[in-house]
Amino acid sequence: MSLSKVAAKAFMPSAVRTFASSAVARDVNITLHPQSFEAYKCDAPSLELTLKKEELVHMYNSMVTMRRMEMASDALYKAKLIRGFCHLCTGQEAVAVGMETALTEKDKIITAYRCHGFTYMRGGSITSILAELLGRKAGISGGKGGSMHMFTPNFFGGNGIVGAQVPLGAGIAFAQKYLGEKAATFALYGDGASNQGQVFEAYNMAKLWDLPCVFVCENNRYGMGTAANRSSANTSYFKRGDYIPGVKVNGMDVLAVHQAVAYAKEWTVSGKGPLLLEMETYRYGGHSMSDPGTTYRTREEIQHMRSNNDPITGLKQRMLDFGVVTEEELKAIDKAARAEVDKAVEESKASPEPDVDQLFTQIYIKGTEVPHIRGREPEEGIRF
Ligand SMILES: Cc1ncc(C[n+]2csc(CCOP(=O)(O)OP(=O)(O)O)c2C)c(N)n1
Ligand SMILES: [Mg+2]
Repeated sequence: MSLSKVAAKAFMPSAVRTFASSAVARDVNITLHPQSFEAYKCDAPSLELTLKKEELVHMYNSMVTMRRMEMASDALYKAKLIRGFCHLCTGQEAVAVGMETALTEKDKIITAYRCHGFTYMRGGSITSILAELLGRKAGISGGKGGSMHMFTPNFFGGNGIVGAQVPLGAGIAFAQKYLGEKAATFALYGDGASNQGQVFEAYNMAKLWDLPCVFVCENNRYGMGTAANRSSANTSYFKRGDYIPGVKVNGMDVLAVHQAVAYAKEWTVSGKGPLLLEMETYRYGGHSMSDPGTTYRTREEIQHMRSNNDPITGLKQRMLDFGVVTEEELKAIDKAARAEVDKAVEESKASPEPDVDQLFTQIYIKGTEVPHIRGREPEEGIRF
């Protein structure tokens, strides 16, 4: 099967996913915590927003499902069924979910290797994501294996050279502007990647051309085993665009992320140029499966984040406080998410390995180049 067909099969618009709750839509007026945002050279997003009960249930369901999916990946890796690199996003669910719920399919997202959650939110099925990790035929990118290759028609994940996806994101935003689309590109990178020179080159061009590019730094406080303050001379990542305004966001609160991303999209699509968002978040696990994640930070720190800042527990409490769901409804969502992921684990394990001819698809073969490329030789250059 060709790569595009595999991707189309694995792609399921998130809008058609059903919610476990059956109750009717009702508007919920929300006031965010006063410290949700800190702004640089722009106004902070409003602390007031209105969401429907269905939207809140969808956010909760998505975060719970995502966490279950990552727990399943963890178990499959430990069972030696997933091999190679595997980077989980457990703890960071609010970023992918808050972003997706504020965007449309016309908007684009590009990120590095910590990409399973974004793939799911952009419409990748759980089976296709797990099958990809297992290197099976049903995998979203054709079962090439490992967490490095994951994309949907509007999402480009799996970039392994940290920061390299940022100029690519600026390029996608350039295309959107060139084509006159009213949409934005969200280029994600980590606190570690933020120090790459190409990030600043992308900032510069995005500002010069006022591209609809939102640079999103997922500050999970570590790049591999290095704490942010040991790698970055300035850890106020939202200010590092200098001439590009920025907002620091509580990335553990899915509602704050949603609000900030809606604000950023409006900002940049209305022609004000790029914007920087810093999502303050935390990864519960190690950098990858080979890192226990406890040699460069204390167990108490991880436990503290889990107990006091968990994005799922936080939203659950707010939904109960709003009176839009009961404990029983939430338990039913948890149960259904577990069953959905368990089923996907079995489906992905049952998928066969890709056909051997996949080894040779989309591989460069000498002699298939375009016949003529202008400007290869000095004498072919443009003369003035
Ligand atoms: C150019 C380059 N340098 C170094 C590496 C090795 N490396 C892989 S991940 C990583 C840390 C990145 O940290 P961060 O950007 O904070 O992302 P996180 O893993 O926290 O999501 C490094 C240094 C790489 N992949 N590419
Ligand atoms: Mg990091």
